[in-house]
Amino acid sequence: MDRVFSGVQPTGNLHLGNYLGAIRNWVKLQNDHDCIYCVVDLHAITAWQDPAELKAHTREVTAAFLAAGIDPSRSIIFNQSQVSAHAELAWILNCVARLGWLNRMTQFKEKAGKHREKASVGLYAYPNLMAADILAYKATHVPVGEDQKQHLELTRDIAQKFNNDYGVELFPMPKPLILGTATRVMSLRDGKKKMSKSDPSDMSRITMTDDADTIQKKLRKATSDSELLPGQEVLDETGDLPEETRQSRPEAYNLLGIYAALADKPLAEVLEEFAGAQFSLFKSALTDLAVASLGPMGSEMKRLSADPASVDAILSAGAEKAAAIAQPILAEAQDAVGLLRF
Ligand code: AQP
Repeated sequence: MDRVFSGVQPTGNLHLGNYLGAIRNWVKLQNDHDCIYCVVDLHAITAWQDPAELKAHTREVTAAFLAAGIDPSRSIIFNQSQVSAHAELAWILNCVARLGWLNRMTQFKEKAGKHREKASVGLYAYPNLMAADILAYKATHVPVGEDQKQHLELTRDIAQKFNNDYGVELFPMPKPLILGTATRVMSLRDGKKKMSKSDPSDMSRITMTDDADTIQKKLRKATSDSELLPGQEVLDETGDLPEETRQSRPEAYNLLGIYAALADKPLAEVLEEFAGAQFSLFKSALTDLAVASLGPMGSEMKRLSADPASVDAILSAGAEKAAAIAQPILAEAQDAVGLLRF
């Protein structure tokens, strides 16, 4: 069976983008894939994290996986730092990846910004650790958002170079899985910016634990425009929304896209339903839908947060299962490189 690996950083403020763009799709993959879902705490510390909050956020992401329907009896759920093969393989891959390759990574440029010299070495080498995460399980498929596509291409380059350099066929070339309609949920305040955990404004995102009143307030205040909502005429002949059209009303199309994703309907159907409607009417329908979809999940996350021992037990059992797969693959890599093992 195809093996899927993916992860979420425990950096707090888990939001609707993380849910619609990632976690929700992972639930469906469990039906026909061997799935490994990781809380990537080693990635999180590439930027400063408060230690107590990091622990809480690790449990929060785990609770979100469980509340969304990832089943620990079918999929492996664990936190990255508990399987040492990730860090060990990452070091080997640090010695395979080329500086020039990492210099091209746009996410580092965006995250380090003007303070490049002050960024951690970990932030720079982040894509090599991501390659280790995937290759330590010989994962064949990686569900990624648009933003992670470049890192996955780098993983393929590293896998290929490792295989060539050492004359082995150890690592398969992992393929991206870009799933669902909400591959890029945008900020509620600025339709040109991705909804993100690190946005300083909490009004920019709906978090997975927001209650009904908060969801209503955030959607009511979400940036919109004064025009009526468009209908299906904005779609091209293949039923897609042309990028130019999206950019002409980014906030409107973002909210329509969120509605379509939450309702699990094609955008065309949503456009037909709300063609010519006032924004206020649409926002109220979107609020009802968001509360109905996120409410039960948020409650379950809160219930799990009150029981950290049960969350820890799931992570610990998952780490054991993950290590059982990753250790022999790490050993193969060490052998190929010529590291003496006892
Ligand atoms: N806005 C988004 N729309 C769709 N998918 C998204 N993802 C993140 N933001 C959106 C997807 O969520 C998964 C987990 O992301 P992550 O925690 O590893 O890091 P990220 O991509 O850096 O997420 P954030 O929320 O934007 O965090 P910050 O602000 O810390 O950078 C990934 O599959 C991602 O594609």
